[in-house]
Amino acid sequence: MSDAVQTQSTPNAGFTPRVFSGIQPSGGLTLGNYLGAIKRFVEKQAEPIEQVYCVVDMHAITVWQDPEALRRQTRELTAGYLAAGIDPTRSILFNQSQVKEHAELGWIFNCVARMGWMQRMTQWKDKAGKNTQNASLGLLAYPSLMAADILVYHATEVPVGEDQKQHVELTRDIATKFNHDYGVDFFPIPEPRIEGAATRVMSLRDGSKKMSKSDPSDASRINMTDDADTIAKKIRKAKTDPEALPSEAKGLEDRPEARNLVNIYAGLAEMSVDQVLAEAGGKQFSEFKPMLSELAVAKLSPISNEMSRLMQDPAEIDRILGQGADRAREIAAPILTKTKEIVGMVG
Ligand code: AQP
Repeated sequence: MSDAVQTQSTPNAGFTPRVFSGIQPSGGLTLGNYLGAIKRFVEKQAEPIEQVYCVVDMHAITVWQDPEALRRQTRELTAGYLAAGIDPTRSILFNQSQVKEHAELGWIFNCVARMGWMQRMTQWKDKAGKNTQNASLGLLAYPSLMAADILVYHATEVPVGEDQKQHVELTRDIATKFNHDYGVDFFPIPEPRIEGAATRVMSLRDGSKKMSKSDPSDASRINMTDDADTIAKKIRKAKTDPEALPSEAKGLEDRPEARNLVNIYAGLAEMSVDQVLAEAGGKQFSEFKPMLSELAVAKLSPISNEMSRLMQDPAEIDRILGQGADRAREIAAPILTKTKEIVGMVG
């Protein structure tokens, strides 16, 4: 075992390995959520380790959501998890607001985390923009609730896209400070897992911006529910440069839009960027874009068809979420009880 592996694993020796990750139902699922998160959760499911996947509806309301839309998006995201291959009999799948332990631990962590830590978060700065006085208090506190989401399960691994790395690092800081302040070794120090060719899928309209559910421009993203024609049209219109594709990854360094399309191809085809460029190097975008559209439609259509089928039976989706919440609570409740005892709350 290398030194690096030893230093990573030492803090969590004694904790049962467990995976936690979540996705906000703040809009429809995007290709970014799929490649950066869900696809990797499905791959992870093959490993013999307990896995907890969450629809984080309490995070979604940090920005106002229409209640009917929130209900629909919660079910649609659940359908996305299931259609992509999350098996609710193996993994625990539920929506956050059904397990009140998240909110309770979130409050305790609000009292551990420091204002300065929250104000430094890139996502807070991006989402609150210049008008911080008008942003919700929840938007500022959101990373400490995310820490509670992870730590209420004593999760040791958190598979996420690149954009969430900073929040997992903050979770580590909160766990470390809690353990230090109370003189315990109670919370594990979870590891972010950011893996694969497409950990940061960028907007199709601007290679410097992340592909996001809440981007006002629908043309900036591929939604998991887009049909084949829409996917092809969005890829055809995606911003690129006039050069042909290089034959090595180094040639993409100053070409963010070209790099993004190659990364997407690599993520969908489960190839490395070098393998993609070995095949596509020298091709113009007029040739590469149709290849990418064909691949995207082949990979995404079965998922979107299955999502539509599942969405016809919302009661079944609710049943799955309810069962998952019961299983989640079994893990979370004793961890919260012990946390309250450590803090000095009388039970
Ligand atoms: N563009 C992306 N590339 C790779 N991974 C991504 N993720 C999100 N966008 C990309 C990963 O998806 C998981 C769920 O993210 P989230 O929905 O909880 O929040 P987010 O990161 O803020 O995603 P969005 O789509 O940008 O939502 P809005 O617009 O509501 O803020 C995470 O693992 C994330 O890394």
